[in-house]
Amino acid sequence: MPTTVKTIATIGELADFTDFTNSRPNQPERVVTERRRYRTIWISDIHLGTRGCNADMLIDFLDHVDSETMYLVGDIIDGWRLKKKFYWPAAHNDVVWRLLKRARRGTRMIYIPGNHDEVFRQFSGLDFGGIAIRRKAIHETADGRRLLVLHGDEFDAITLAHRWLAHVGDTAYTALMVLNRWVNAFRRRFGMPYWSLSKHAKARVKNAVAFISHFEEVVAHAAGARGVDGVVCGHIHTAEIREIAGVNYYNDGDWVEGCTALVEHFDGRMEVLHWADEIAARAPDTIVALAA
Ligand SMILES: [Mn+2]
Repeated sequence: MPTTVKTIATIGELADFTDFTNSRPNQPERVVTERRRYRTIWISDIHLGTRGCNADMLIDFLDHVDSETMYLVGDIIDGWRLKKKFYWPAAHNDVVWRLLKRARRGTRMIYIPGNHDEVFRQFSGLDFGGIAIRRKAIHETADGRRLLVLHGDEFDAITLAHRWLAHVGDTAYTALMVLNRWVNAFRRRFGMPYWSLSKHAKARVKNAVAFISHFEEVVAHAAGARGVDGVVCGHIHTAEIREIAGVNYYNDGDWVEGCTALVEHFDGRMEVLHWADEIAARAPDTIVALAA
């Protein structure tokens, strides 16, 4: 089964954002009979510009779902890594194209930069291409709850003692991501579905588990102190829906390992979508068609 070839795109191959109406993505948008609709979608920690980014899976996600509102909860583009080494395959450009296209189609788009794309924080309060850039936001759910939306690195100072995971640039983590890629290239080669190595490793490392629950508690308490009903964040690459001391804690996960999104249904019900599982659950012929 052929896999998507990832090459560095030349300028000529990239979609032209200055002439958006006539520009086309490298991978054409998939025509699905009807996109699954949600009231709200939150995604974060895409890390475009790094090899760890699962852009193909995110493209598949974006082509299958739609929403009235979409929050980009930080670390969308990895400015730290791009500065060290320029890496920008066509698929990464296609993600940006699809996000801009969504704004054009009328989805309310809010971009809250994280620590890896903090360079965009200076534009907080401004709108670019129909995407509002904000430092944080308050989201009101269909069932009337107020949720504070932020990236989550704001709490690094407090959770610093256990920050091995907080910085994606960390050597051990990067090595694990390389291994994750190899394992999945092998699995793809033999028609096996995507499997997150680091997700499984993290769940088994005691310190990682302690770090994650500490982070969740710190964030939930901070949100509770601000008088909101809940909080939506990203940053630690661990999707979760939890109630902590009367506060709803939501984390939308990431598109490096977990490939998850947080969604709000039209009745206010919240859910984490595990996109690798959704792809794996599709009819076999559909999977072949997508990979070809
Ligand atoms: Mn982050």
